[in-house]
Amino acid sequence: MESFKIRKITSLWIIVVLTLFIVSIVLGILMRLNQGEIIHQSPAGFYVNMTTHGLTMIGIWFVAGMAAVNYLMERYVKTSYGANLFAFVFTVIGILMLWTATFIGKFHAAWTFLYPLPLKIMWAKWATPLFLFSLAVLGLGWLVWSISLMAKILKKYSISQAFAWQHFKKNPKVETPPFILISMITLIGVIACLIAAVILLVLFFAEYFSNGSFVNDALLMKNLTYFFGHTIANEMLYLGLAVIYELFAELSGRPKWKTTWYVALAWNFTLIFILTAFFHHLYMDFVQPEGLQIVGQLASYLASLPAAGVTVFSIWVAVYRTKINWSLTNLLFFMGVAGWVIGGLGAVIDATISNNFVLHNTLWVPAHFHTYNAMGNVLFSLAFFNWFSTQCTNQIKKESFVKLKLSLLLIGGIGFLLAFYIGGADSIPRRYSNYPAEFPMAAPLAAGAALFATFYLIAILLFFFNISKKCVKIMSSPTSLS
Ligand code: HEM
Ligand SMILES: [Cu+2]
Repeated sequence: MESFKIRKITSLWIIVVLTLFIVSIVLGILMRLNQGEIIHQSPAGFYVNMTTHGLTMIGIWFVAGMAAVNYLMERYVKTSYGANLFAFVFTVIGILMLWTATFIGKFHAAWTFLYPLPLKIMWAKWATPLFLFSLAVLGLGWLVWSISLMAKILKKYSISQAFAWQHFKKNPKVETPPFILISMITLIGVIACLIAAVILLVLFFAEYFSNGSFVNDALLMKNLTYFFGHTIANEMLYLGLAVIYELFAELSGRPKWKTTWYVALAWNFTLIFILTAFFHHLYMDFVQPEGLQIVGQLASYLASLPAAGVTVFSIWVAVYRTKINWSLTNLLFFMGVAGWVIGGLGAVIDATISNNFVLHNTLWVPAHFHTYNAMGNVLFSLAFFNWFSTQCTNQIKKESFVKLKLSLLLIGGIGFLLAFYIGGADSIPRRYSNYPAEFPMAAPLAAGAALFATFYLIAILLFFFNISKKCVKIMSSPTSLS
């Protein structure tokens, strides 16, 4: 009975995420078509699409990772169905409020809604408070969910076990599964950044409702914004990694990965540095204390390298010179790790202060974060969706269009990303609805990117039909069968 409930809600998450994903990709293609001068939107229309695309994408891939982690965590601890459902309802309501604020109210201050933009009202007056409330609703749902999952971990594992500290000694008595360790590390970061978001929203509201008598400190607001934005965007990748650590070896017919001292050390390091890497978003802010800029650069390296090193090493050991049972699921995991690492390298290049002088706010930025999202984290989640839906409907070994789906995904994804990278290397700025004549390459690149993104979209549609069909079956199966 209980396991049916978690299967049903997980199916529901998957269908909603994939549906919102398709809409968001279409918005992305419309942006590229507009930048490519194939279609002509008003600037406000472009920025409405950009804001909706960015926030929806961040939101859905965060909840996709959470839903997967919640499902798999049932293998170790009993999780709260109520918290999962609560987060689902709040996510749906939050997204509807957000889309009302953007599509109808024309709110368009980008996904980072950097202070003071939301208060410089260039749209329906009600759209600003509705936008801020929509984020509050989303944040509340996710905060409750994250705290609940962490509390369930801590019910079974002590704090030091949850961090796998006993693995620093020889022959530990209790083993902390890598999945639990990574989930714990990630949930702490998620909770920290959601609390920062609450503070940020309160400060926005205070100024909005004070009618000019209270004015915020712009530097504080920017620090809070990126503590929230950078951290959530990174933590959602780690949710995907937790899933890989749990499933990759199992699905490849290899012994399950264990926590060793270096795995424990790498992830403990990641926890510390992930929370200070966000300073790299403020390199151009001369009023930011210089010490924090240095912390930002160091932490950017230290937050990414240990986790990436250990993960790549584990995958390498798992696949090198051994017979692997390759399936769509572990192929997606494998390709996703490659995308994650390549995008991560692009990020580290940009987070190096001397390079940031050149690359700051060029297309290099969407280049690297689309690499580890569209070709990294999305593939992690697709792998989970595919595994979950097949395993729950007992439709093993009936994988259709595997080669076609993967080729479209790869060719479409790489072509779409290359246009961003070439544009970034050519100093073309990001977030321009129309490119000035000084950048003759920008529009053709954008038009080409739209074409490749359409291949990617077709692959996702194929995934959507296949996976959601199975998810509908899971949801309509009678609960009494267990
Ligand atoms: C094929 C799929 C996708 C397409 C065609 C697409 C397209 C775009 C485009 C054209 C932009 C604006 C770039 C600019 O600054 O000029 C953008 C921004 C963005 N995209 Fe995507 N994207 C895709 C997938 C994703 C995914 C999977 C994520 C997941 C996190 C994502 C998150 C974002 C974010 C956060 C922004 C920044 C919005 C802002 O600047 O406020 N996108 N995307
Ligand atoms: Cu960042």
